[in-house]
Amino acid sequence: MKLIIQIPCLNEEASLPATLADLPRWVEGFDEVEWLVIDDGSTDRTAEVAREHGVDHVVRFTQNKGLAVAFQAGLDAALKLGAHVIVNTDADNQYRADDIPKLVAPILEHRADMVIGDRQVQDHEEFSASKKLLQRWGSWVVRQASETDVPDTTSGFRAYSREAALRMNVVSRFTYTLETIIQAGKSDIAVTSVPIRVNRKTRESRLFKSIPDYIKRSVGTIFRIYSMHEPLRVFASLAAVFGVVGLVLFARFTWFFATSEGETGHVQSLFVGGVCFVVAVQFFLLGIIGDLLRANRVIAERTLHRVRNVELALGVRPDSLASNPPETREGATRE
Ligand SMILES: Nc1nc2c(ncn2[C@@H]2O[C@H](COP(=O)(O)OP(=O)(O)O)[C@@H](O)[C@H]2O)c(=O)[nH]1
Ligand SMILES: [Mg+2]
Repeated sequence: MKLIIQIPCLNEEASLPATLADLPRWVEGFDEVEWLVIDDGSTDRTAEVAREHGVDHVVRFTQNKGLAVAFQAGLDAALKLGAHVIVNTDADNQYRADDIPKLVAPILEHRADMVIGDRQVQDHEEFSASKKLLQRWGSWVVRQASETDVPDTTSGFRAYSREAALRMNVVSRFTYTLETIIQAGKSDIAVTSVPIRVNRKTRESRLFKSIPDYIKRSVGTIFRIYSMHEPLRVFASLAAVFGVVGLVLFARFTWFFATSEGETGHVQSLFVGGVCFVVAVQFFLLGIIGDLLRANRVIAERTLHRVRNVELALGVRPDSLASNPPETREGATRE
């Protein structure tokens, strides 16, 4: 059994040494533990620092492609390197590496295919009141959208089984955290959470510039991913809202028309009601088109799952990967 610990990085030469110093070389239940860094077009010495500190494999992009793309490339490389379980952690040493055994336990016990480390944000003084509120509200929305019960949906400390990794298809560029949970919920991948601890914050988040930016990007991602998986439900609901408003306005016009003498007016109700009906029909049609596209996605996902299995059987090498030969890895500084 092989465990690969992956770290997506963008300009992390400063924090990477401390993060790597804490990573385990041996984890109960595995014969091998390897480290993988995905260097997403860093302009500093991230890749060199990673190698100097004993990282076994580096996937390096020459151009910044975003965390979600790097995450997916990491899963792909880890699978091709023979991983049975993949753990993702952050380069800023936010998560405690000694919780990795807890994180992989549900997978080793065949209870889950995806395990999310729960930071128990509500009990931490590290997070501000507004962040806590946002985290609670945002996680609730993602739970509804994904039909899972993940308490900490934005946590980057996760474990994926080989099967879950083979099935993940991240399409957003910005964040994989929400999308993979919604996808897991919709594709019947067993998701569970375990409580984990966090280290003191060493720096501000690089992913989010401000809270409004965070809300805007997260709401956009959740809506897009959810409607990708449930287009008919999303657009039929919108159609229903406009349909009901149209109906009420029609009823209002008809009521005045039937009960008043002479010129009754209220043509505005008739007009706006008619527009609402047209909008409702259009939303419904979008739902039907979306549903047809969803069927294609399901087929594409099945095909991709098979292609990945074929690639693994053929021993295809990962893209943009440089591995340290085992001799040099042994010589590198590692605790
Ligand atoms: N590949 C890649 N990783 C990124 C990018 N931006 C941030 N990261 C990594 O994502 C992880 C989390 O970033 P961080 O700034 O700690 O955000 P936080 O999770 O909000 O605290 C770190 O390992 C970063 O190096 C990016 O554009 N591409
Ligand atoms: Mg961080």
